[in-house]
Amino acid sequence: MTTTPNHTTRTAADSRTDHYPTRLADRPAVLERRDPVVAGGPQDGPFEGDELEQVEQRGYTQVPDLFTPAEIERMRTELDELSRNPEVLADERTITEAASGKLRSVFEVHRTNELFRSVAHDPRLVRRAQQVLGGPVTIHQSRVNFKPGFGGAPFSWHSDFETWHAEDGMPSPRAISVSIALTDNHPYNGPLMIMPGSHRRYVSCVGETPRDNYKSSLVAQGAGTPDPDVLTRMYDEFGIDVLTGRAGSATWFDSNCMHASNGNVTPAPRSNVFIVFTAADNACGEPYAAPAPRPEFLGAREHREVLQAD
Ligand SMILES: O=C(O)CCC(=O)C(=O)O
Repeated sequence: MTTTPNHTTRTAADSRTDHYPTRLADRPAVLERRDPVVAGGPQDGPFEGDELEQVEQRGYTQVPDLFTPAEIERMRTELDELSRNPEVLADERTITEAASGKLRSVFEVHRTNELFRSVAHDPRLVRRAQQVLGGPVTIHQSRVNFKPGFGGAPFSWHSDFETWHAEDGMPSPRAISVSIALTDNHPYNGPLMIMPGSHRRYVSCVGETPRDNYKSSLVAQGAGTPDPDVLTRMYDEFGIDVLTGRAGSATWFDSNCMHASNGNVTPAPRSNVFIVFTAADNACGEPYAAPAPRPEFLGAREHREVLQAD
């Protein structure tokens, strides 16, 4: 089902060779990934060999109880305050659900909030990110996704890298996200779902990116949504893993994993904080398939501090 591109696409914006063309053709295509998934080994950091092997093969690994109950309680208290702060609610980095007006996401928490800044710089995270990416890392994005009980909305299937490439100008998928569970993620309250192995394929999507696409896509994705036939074939090939875990556990997943999550109709809220690490030399340039780069809070280009693990 995959093809290797027999041509390279050059964008008008710059002359870089685009190994991951998307939103340019009128048909979807599935391309082979060109870049490594795991660049380091067990000797390079806290991940054990079998955890790195899971990231390589399945695109993700989970570390139960990476943060203590006391640490999680502090984060939840902070989140509670953020979610009631009128300035935060009025900020463009705060996204609310179209139908219910409920809080969906708050972006760039690693720059706006001291506690989440320290979480993003925590050596338990930075060392693992450096280990997978094989060297110095920076933060591309951070966000808290709320999924309140009785109405938290779904996230449709997508690869984060496809968006970061098309709209932020990230050259390669050498980036990894960590999702820290701030509440228990049950099978029934809308946990992350991943097609294991999908990170080795790149789904080139159809449809030009509209100007300011992010304003609607953060609530419900349009451009960058894979074709249902492609998703069905990937499902047949890879299946779906449901990533549950206790509050405090961390799910690490490659930037090109095909992932989604269901809505939450249960009384049990689900909130996770995501930090996206990218290889320091994978700096974003002009977007590959969008009229203009997205704002800094969605894809860092100015604030690209190389992180120290200690
Ligand atoms: O929070 C979730 O369940 C899904 C997150 C996601 O896919 C995203 O924020 O891109």
